[in-house]
Amino acid sequence: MESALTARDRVGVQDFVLLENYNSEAAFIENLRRRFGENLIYTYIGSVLVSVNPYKELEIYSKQQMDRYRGVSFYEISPHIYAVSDNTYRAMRTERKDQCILISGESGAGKTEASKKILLYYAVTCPTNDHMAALGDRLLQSNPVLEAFGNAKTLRNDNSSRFGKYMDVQFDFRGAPVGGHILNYLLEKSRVVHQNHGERNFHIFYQLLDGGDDNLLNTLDLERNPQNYHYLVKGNCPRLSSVSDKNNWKVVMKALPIIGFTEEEVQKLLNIIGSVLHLGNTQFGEGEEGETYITTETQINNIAKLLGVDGSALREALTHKKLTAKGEEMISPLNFEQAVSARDALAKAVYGRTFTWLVEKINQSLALKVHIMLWGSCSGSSVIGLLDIYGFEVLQHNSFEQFCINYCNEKLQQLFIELTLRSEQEEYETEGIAWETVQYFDNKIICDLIEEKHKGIISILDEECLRPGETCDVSFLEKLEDTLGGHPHFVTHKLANGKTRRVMSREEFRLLHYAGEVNYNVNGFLDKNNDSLNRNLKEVMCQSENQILRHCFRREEVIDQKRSEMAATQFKNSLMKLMEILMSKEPSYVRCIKPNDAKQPGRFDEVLVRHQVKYLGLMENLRVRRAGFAYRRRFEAFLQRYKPLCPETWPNWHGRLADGVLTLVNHLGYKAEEYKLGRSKIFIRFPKTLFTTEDALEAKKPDIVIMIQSGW
Ligand code: AD9
Ligand code: MG
Repeated sequence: MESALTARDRVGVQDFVLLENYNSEAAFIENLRRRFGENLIYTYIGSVLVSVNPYKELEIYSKQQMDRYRGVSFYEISPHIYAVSDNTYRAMRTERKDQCILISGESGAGKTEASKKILLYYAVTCPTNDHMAALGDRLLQSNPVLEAFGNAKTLRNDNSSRFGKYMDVQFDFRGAPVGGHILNYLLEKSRVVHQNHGERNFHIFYQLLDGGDDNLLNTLDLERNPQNYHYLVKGNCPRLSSVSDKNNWKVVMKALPIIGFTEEEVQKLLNIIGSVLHLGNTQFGEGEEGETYITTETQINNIAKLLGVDGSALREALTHKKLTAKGEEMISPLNFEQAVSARDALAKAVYGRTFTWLVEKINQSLALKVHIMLWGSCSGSSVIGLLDIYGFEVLQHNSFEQFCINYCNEKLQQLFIELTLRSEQEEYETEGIAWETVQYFDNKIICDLIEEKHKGIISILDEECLRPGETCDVSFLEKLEDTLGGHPHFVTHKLANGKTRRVMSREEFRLLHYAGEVNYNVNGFLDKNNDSLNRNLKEVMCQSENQILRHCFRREEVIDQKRSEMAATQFKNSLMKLMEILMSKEPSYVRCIKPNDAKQPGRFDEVLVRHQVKYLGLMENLRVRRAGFAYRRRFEAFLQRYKPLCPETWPNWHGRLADGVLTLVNHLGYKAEEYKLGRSKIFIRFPKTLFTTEDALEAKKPDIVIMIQSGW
């Protein structure tokens, strides 16, 4: 039989808090590597689950596995996403407190897969409410639909989510799922009109062309070959070996009616998707006097037909702009570049708003209302929120999108520190143990640098977008330098002594994030933040006969000339709301790691993993968790496991639990500095103490069997 010690050498420890040298990054990574080599992709840091993407199907997600984890305490069984799902669910039921599971990690690390496994766990294991039997179905079916419209192939992930997602699952007083609600964040709209080499547009376009029947394609005036559409050829990657667009099309078309989309709505939705492809093929020419005209009449007619708008108004709006100066309306022609960008802006707006409509529609289908009607109220219901949001991103070229994504990660880190420290502190307090101060880096300074009113980067960006006169990305950078130069987390090419930092371009600023340095190129920042559509295009769209578009483009928007919030500010405000939601809940964490860039099973690239351990703040996490005590367990669990090691506690201890534990540890020879007894838990300072006890238990196992057999 393999001894406990050699097993630990081979498969590592299942909880990082048991690492001897918890300050060593190398030991941390070695533990991950060993476990990954044994297909043990899950490891805990206390109650945080670290997951390494196996890039292969493991036999660990069956119904039997789900049953193994039901009702079982966290530490009694190997780490698993089901253990997190189950413990969260039980905490919600027993403590009557809303919960949330925050999933983070870089692109391709397995966040979306993790969130789907959690949902599936609830759909399969929770009791069902007779009146809401189909809800689990609808919850699950919303995934392929959202993925078709919001996911795309990127270099890092063949099914990359290009939006952030927070989903609430609501449970009734019996613990049956009865409702759901999704909040979506910052869809990467620029992908609709442009993709980098080797990447694709959103899946739905290819699914439609590959899977739609001839009749449907005829109605939409589309050809089957994606190469014929400008918006689909930029990345030169029409097909994917890992994904069947045709099959996924079938899945999506089956899911839509289950979620509650009518046939008419589906048709209107596909009309919009088709019209975006026609928009991409709309070309412009330049007349002798510099005027711009449309050279592809058929496309315009197709778009007008599909979107239910007036063709000549659309033509006019794509080539002219309406301005109001001194109360008078003026029409001015667009030059070639302006017309191209108006066309692309329309495609992005139509797609982006349709996506938002889609989420709203799914929310209506998942809403609690049926339940409230039947039961009168939803009192006693509780919520588990799932956050599947983009992780910290550092690309070769970082733009506005990375800036927003990394800002979001700063906020989540701040929340994590606050909540972890708070819960540690609370646990010490309830257990009556003196609090020991923890050293950690507070990233508030970086959050302020980005979001502070008037002085923060977002405010400066907004101001520059609104400032009349000539503003451009470079003038924005100059403004940043003027206001923020000298800030310890902000760097540009300018040095304090007036000299130039050669390694940085004049178009970049660098932020020293908690997770590392990132250079952002300011090109496109103003445009992306402005995210505006010419007024006459809005006018055309809000007169559309397509009910989805009429919902997306409201008349008030045209009449009310007040500027709506800019993109970064909108994002900032939605993040603030998200933080409030999360703060009101009890959090659990899943930290996902991508083992290699080749998307291959069995490969563990240490350099890549080290980066992520750093970006995810895992060492800091471990430090906070290990600051006082490596291990803590409820008295009854501790006694139950180790009672065979002491004649006075075996086979049963009949006195107070705390006395039993004390008797046991005295017998084991624990020294005073090695442990503390709280009100309901024992806290053990060093892993070594626990290991010695574990080894003693292992060595005693044959005796225990004999003791039990002889009825001792
Ligand atoms: V992104 O930020 O949306 O680009 P995610 O969501 O972190 O990213 P995703 O969950 O989509 O990554 O996982 C990427 C791919 O890894 C999946 O398509 C699977 O092929 C693979 N994967 C991830 N987790 C698992 C798993 N537990 N078992 C098997 C997995 N394969
Ligand atoms: Mg994802």
